Amino acid sequence: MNSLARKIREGDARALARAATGIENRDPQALETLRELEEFGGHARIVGITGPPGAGKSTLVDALATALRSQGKTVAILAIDPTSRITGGAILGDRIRMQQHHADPGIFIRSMATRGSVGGLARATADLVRLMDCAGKDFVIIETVGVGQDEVEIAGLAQVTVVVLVPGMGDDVQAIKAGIMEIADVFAINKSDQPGAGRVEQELHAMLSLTEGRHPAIVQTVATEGKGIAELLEACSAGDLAAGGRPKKLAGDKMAGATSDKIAGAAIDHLGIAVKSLEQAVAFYESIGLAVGHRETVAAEKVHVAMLPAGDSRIELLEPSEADSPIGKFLEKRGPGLHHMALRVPDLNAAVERLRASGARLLNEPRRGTGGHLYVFVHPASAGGVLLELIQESAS
Ligand SMILES: Nc1nc2c(ncn2[C@@H]2O[C@H](COP(=O)(O)OP(=O)(O)O)[C@@H](O)[C@H]2O)c(=O)[nH]1
Ligand SMILES: [Mg+2]
Repeated sequence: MNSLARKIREGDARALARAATGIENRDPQALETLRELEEFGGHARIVGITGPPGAGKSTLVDALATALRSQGKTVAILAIDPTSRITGGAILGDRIRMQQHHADPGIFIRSMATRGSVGGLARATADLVRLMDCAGKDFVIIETVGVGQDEVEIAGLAQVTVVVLVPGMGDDVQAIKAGIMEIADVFAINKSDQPGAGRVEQELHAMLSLTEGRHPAIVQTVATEGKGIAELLEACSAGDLAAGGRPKKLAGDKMAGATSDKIAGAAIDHLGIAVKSLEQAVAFYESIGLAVGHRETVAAEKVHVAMLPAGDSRIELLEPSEADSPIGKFLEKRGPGLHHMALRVPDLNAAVERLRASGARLLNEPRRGTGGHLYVFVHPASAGGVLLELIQESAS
């Protein structure tokens, strides 16, 4: 075991913080440390807390951590705010609030905002969760803002997901994104010191009565006063979630699934589909339950792009911004359809070397994309008739 890994196992908080930073930066040495620690994982209870901004998620996490510490349990808190690049400051607020725990080596706290792609954030988060598990933390709590598919993806790392609602949402409970509702194992109706908590609970019951099988727990809380925290913790700790109809997930399984693609070998990063109308295509995929995680226009390629996460990979819809563009020409020649398949590989240069040796037709030298990733295209003639893109996540 390397010395960093050993220190982490000995409970050295600074070593853990250093490894966590390395993992956020995709530092190969930190990823190696994680591999060395692998055998110790699989014991943590991983709880996801999600809900709209201002619902009191951070206050709840803080109260849960305090309760766990009083039971002698160790805790890691990962606060992830994909919206902070828009709203600013939210994370700083959390940091200040969490300072009461800073002297306590039994609590590890890390706040993260998105830098670049949310897909990258989801992967870094998966590895951080795993690091905390392997470091021996009893509980790993992931706080995310529940606004879209990306957060659903991050929440997917958790064994138990708490969706935080507040009174005053009124009829909006019905309107809450279906995807968010479906991931809930527990509903926390926070701010139940304010009028309307009972109504939210009734609406939840009404809504859940229409769905088959699953009956997530519903807990009313007042995070600022510590009310309902013991009940919430009990709901999160329930050893057997099968009572709610949902099979119990194991930390080990989850972790392996979340990171093995990057460590062990290739995985489908995305499928690129050329379409005439992004709006129509997005509407179709939304109708089957996907959601747009990211949109952009790539001027250099003259293309509008919408990315829709699907499991560990994504669907990339491509609409030409001008007829005279690679996608425009593709549409003209072949019509709408699968344009390319992108595989994520652990070592792009090694893959390129092997492809060259086998005589495959590469369409470009490995290049760096806007997200810092390396990519190369392989001609369909070499790849079974499909244009193939190989991608390596940024290593530096
Ligand atoms: N009245 C009341 N206010 C709360 C409660 N929980 C949190 N708050 C307040 O709601 C605001 C937002 O809380 P925060 O934890 O930052 O929400 P987050 O954005 O979901 O993390 C803060 O001012 C909290 O003090 C509660 O149970 N009752
Ligand atoms: Mg917060």
